[in-house]
Amino acid sequence: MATIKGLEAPTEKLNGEDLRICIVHARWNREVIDALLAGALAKLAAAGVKKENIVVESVPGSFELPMACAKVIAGSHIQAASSEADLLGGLTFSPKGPSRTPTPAPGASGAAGTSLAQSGPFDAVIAIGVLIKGSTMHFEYICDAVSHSLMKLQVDSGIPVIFGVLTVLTDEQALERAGIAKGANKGHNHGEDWGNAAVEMGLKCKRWA
Ligand code: DLZ
Repeated sequence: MATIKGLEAPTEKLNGEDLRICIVHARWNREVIDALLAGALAKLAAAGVKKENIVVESVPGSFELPMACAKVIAGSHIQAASSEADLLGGLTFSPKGPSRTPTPAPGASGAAGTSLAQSGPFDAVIAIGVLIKGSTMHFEYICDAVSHSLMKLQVDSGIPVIFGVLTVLTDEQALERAGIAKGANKGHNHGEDWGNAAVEMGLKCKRWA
């Protein structure tokens, strides 16, 4: 297995307690998505981002990520999730392993029917998707469109958009980068790096404003 490099620790202590963060994730390649989402959420929590200030939204595939991220950046009406299960996109953990609660109704926030008072601009958005190369040019077109659109969105909006899109050649590469590879070496969960990057960029962009 090739070495998987992760993000080094920041040079300063990052306190995310005043940040509002939105995670938008695709649902293609769900096992990998769930691990990446859990990794990002764990690092947001570790940095002090409050549960009520995190919103999780889902879209069908990675191609939908730029539009959805643009909408959540433009909108101030989105309500935050209010339970751990909501934050894990319906995933709950028990000694028997992960299980899933019913998927939220279309249009609902990541919080399935839950509500919370907090609203306002997001300090950072994390776009999570998993693109795995197939036998056609589909992969190349989506990777190119999504990466350019997310970059344009963050530069145009001034809100950091963390590029949480794995663009991999094989299933194994995706599993390694979500820390759930088969075998002794599980790899590294890049979702953790994206959570940390969202906190760092959210704080720095506030400071640079
Ligand atoms: C159609 C498609 C394919 C073949 N592969 C993936 C993938 O590996 N990862 C992903 O996130 N989405 C994939 N999609 C779905 C597209 O992103 C998109 O949802 C549809 O083309 C509808 O616009």
